[in-house]
Amino acid sequence: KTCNISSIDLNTSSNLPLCPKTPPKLVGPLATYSDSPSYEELEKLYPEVSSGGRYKPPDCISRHKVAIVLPYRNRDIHLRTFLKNIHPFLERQQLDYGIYVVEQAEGSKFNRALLMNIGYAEAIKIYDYQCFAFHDVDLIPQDDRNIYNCPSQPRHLTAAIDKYGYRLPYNSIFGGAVMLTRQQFQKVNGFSNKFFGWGGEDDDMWNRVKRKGYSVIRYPMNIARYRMIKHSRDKGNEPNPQSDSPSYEELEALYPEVSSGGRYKPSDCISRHRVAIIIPYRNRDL
Ligand code: UDH
Repeated sequence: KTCNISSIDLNTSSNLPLCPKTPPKLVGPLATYSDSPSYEELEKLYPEVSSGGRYKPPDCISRHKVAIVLPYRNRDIHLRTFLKNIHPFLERQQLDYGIYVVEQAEGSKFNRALLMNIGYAEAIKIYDYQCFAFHDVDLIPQDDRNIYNCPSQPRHLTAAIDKYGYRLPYNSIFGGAVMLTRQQFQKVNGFSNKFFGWGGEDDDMWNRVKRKGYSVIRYPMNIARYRMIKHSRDKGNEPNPQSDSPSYEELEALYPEVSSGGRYKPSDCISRHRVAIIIPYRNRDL
């Protein structure tokens, strides 16, 4: 029987060896690019990447089939900077990967989580991806030992971001970029679709992951380093009231023991310390 040409994967490299467990060409800390080449320039820069942002190592069979899912609207410059950085980074990690930009139309509040769910659903129709990086477009990895492979437990990738002094702003943070296997993502039933506007969906995902008995893992802080491309809050992505930034009225109701002016002292003993917390502030609703 003659083979049907369309059923033959011309890229099948079954004679190739499996890629080594530790990719041999990693360089560690990276000097990142800040420019935003045009898409034509990007194609010329990275001819090894095929249409659809797909790549697999030419000389070995990758151990990981990875979809990078980017929630996106109106961040063209960021996207081009991201692509310039991310291709050489992922190629050195010898991943079999594809990049999925999921763009929301104008006219409605941004829903990052919903876009990531869509990216997942579409990516698995296209290829047998096993791991998924849900990734903000403005976060540029600064060390290629931060390998985007399938994690044993859901992985928070962006642990150390320059904007936060390369420290975790809070321990249960699960925003920026996270990595889950297909099985983990299915088990937690993806992200919630209900978060319109900025914030909340990432904390909800942390809860989903925990509720299913997973622990969250991170690479060491000297490896999980990212540069955030500077930007202001986008139109159509105003803070989501469902996210955990309660109104001042709610804060008053939550902490009735705090008196006006944010003052507090213990009610049952005399404190040993009089402390003023001073916050430099403009335009960052507290
Ligand atoms: N995005 C767009 N267009 C928009 C809004 C958001 O493309 O109009 C995408 C983009 O991928 C962006 C991501 O959604 O990188 C997140 O939005 P953001 O950049 O405004 O978020 P922010 O920089 O994220 O504030 C901070 C990192 C994690 C903090 C988590 C706190 N819970």
